[in-house]
Amino acid sequence: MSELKRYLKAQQRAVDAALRRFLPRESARPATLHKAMRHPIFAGGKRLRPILCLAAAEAFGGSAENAMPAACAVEIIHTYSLVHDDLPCMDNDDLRRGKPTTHVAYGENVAVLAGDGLLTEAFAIVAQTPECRNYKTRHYVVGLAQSADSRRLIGGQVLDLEGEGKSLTKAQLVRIHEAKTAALLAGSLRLGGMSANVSPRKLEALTIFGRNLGLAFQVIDDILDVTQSTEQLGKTAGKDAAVDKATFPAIVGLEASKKEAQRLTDKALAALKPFARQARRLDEIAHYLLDRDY
Ligand code: GRG
Repeated sequence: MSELKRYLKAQQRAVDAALRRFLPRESARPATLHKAMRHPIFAGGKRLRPILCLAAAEAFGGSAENAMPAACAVEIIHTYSLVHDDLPCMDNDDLRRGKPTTHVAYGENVAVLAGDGLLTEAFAIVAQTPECRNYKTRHYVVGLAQSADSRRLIGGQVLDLEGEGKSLTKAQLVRIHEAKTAALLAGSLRLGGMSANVSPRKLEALTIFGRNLGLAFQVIDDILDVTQSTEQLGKTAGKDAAVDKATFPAIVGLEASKKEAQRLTDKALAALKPFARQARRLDEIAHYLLDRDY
């Protein structure tokens, strides 16, 4: 196993242990709800967003310990969005992270409420990030909200729903991806950087890195939906074409999509160039994501 893979595994384990501590126990009343909240969180998942948050903190002299509440909060927001995205009234999917989706396991009503519970917990958890000279609790809370609000994650989902069955331009698709995917990735990096008390210049570099990495990540997600199996992905493959969703491969073709992912990754890396030595780990993660197959 490569050094990077060992690092990613160790970070995943650390995030999982922290999530276990931060989230209400399964036995907390009402137990059904708390089981349903833990079900999608511990079904698996690459933990990409928390890993980026921790790596951003460590790159700029911060600690994983201080960044961990923010890291867990972004993973919890991401997971709530998956729970709601899989509902029958949205994408209607029965498999996520290789396990039955939350509404399949617990019923639709409890799945909606489990998503609500996760969303609410995320804000209580991010507020536990230690304050530093430049960033106070309100900055972390607003930072999280601004990654997932009605202009970003939720608005992107609405644009996505409205785009089904329509032929979108590349620019319209990029706008959806920016809101639905890239904003939370950029927010994860920003929160990690903030926990390390970074300067405005470094925060801006992390934001540009995150936005372009997020766009590249979504283009690759679209490619994998076409090229990989359900088993490999742990979620239903070929779903985008089945619901006639605008995707990069559908608009520009598979080969041009691969080139676009490379171009966006290069653009992301260029933002970190002035901090290349410190940001070596972020650079490695960006290359790893470009080559991923699930
Ligand atoms: C319902 C408010 C609301 C938003 C839904 C996240 C989302 C928006 C929809 C899920 C479908 C999708 C393709 C989202 C784009 C982001 C993305 C690629 C999610 C999958 O992220 P991974 O690959 O998943 O990091 P794991 O399971 O590894 O965490």
